[in-house]
Formats: sequence, structure tokens, C-alpha cells
Amino acid sequence: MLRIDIITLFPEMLSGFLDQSMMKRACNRGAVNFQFINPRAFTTDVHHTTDDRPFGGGPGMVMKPEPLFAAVESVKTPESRVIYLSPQGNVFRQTHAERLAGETHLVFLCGHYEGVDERVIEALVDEEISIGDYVLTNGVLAAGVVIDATVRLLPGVLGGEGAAEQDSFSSGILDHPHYTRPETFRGQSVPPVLLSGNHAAIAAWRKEQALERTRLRRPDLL
Ligand code: 9D3
Repeated sequence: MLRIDIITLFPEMLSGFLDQSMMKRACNRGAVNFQFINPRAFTTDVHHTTDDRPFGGGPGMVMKPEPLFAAVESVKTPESRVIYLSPQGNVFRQTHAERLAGETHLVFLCGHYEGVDERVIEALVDEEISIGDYVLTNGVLAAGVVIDATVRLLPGVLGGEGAAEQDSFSSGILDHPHYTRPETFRGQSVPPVLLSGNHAAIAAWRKEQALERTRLRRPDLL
């Protein structure tokens, strides 16, 4: 059982997603358990303040350390891996998902506003992850991406065992094209080799297609 705690000011951004499809099935099968922690619940002032102006000036607001320390420390154990989602992190890859799927407790700290007070990262964060070079409004969807890629790798989550090993990126190249019925649709026909029943020829065709696509679209993977 992988325990996942998500620390965010906006749990509603992710709760619907976690209640659906593969994530729900993973929960029902006992592979994973999700819990949201809202730092606002750990504020002690009358206005429940979670952010403040940056020392040194400049635009935007910074998440205050006190509610974040209290939120993280309410769930953190020696077995926890605390991950801060931020544009300054290492860019997320399949190898990260494979490593995270082997942990027992993941704590995702989602940044809001300009980010969190650096002392939170220094004292509590084990790893900082970005999901790519584009600007999001906060870290919640990034946490959802990392969670999705990780949870589907857990034993018993993907119906057929071994399906995860057939993924592009696990194999290191892109997938081949896929076709289903009908054989001809609006004048476009399925490549005849796929109808031949020759399994060796089909495997060879798929491998060649996958390699050619990777060469054209993602030469960086080769
Ligand atoms: C340059 C000043 N800020 C732009 C208004 C920087 C900035 C702060 C906070 C940019 C984005 C964010 C919010 N993004 C995330 O928290 C985030 C993120 C992302 O934006 N892109 C890719 N991965 C991630 S993980 C978390």
C-alpha cells in the first residue's frame, strides 16, 4: 500500500480526478490511499493567512512557513518522501515514476502564488520536481501528473500485468500505430500486414514503424 498525502490550498482541483477511473480502481484495490491536507487548517490567526509579501520586495506573494511546517509535520515520518512541485525542480521522467512507485509514503507539497518560503524546502523537502518547461498557475496539476504516472505502475493497478513494461518511454522509444475495425473507413485502409495473420511479420512491421516515428519525432530518445 502506497500512502499519498497532498498538501494544497485547493484540494478541489484534484479530488475529482482522484475519484475517477484508474485512480479510483487503485484505491479500491488497496494499492494506494490518498489524503488531502490543507495548510489553511494549520493557521492560527483569525484571518487564516497562508501567504505574505516577499522580503526584499517584488511582485506576488509567498507561502508562509508556519502553516506549511505544521501541515508537513502532521504527516511526515522517517519513511516519507516529501516532494515539492515547482518550476525549479528536476524535470519529471518515467524513471522518476518508477522510483516513486517503490516508496511507501509520498507527500506532495503544491506551491501556490510565487512559491513557498525557502526554509520549508531546506528543512522538509527531499526532492523538487517540475513537469516541464511551461508556466502553470500552481503545483496542483503537476502533482496530479506525477501521481498518475506513479500509481499506474503499482502492482495490481493496470489490469494486465506487464502492460506497464510495454509503454513507450519504458522501452525508450515511441509506440507504433494502432488500428481497429472497420478494415476500411472513409477510404483509409488498415495496413495489410496487420490482417495477414503472420505474427512475425506484424512484430517486425510494428518495430520498424516505432523506430521510424521515433527518428522523425523524437530523435533525442534514440
Ligand atoms: C517568474 C515569476 N513566476 C511567474 C509568475 C514564477 C512562477 C511561480 C509559480 C511560475 C509558475 C508558478 C506555478 N507553477 C508551479 O507551481 C509548478 C510548475 C510549473 O509552472 N511548470 C512546470 N512544472 C511545475 S511544478 C509546479
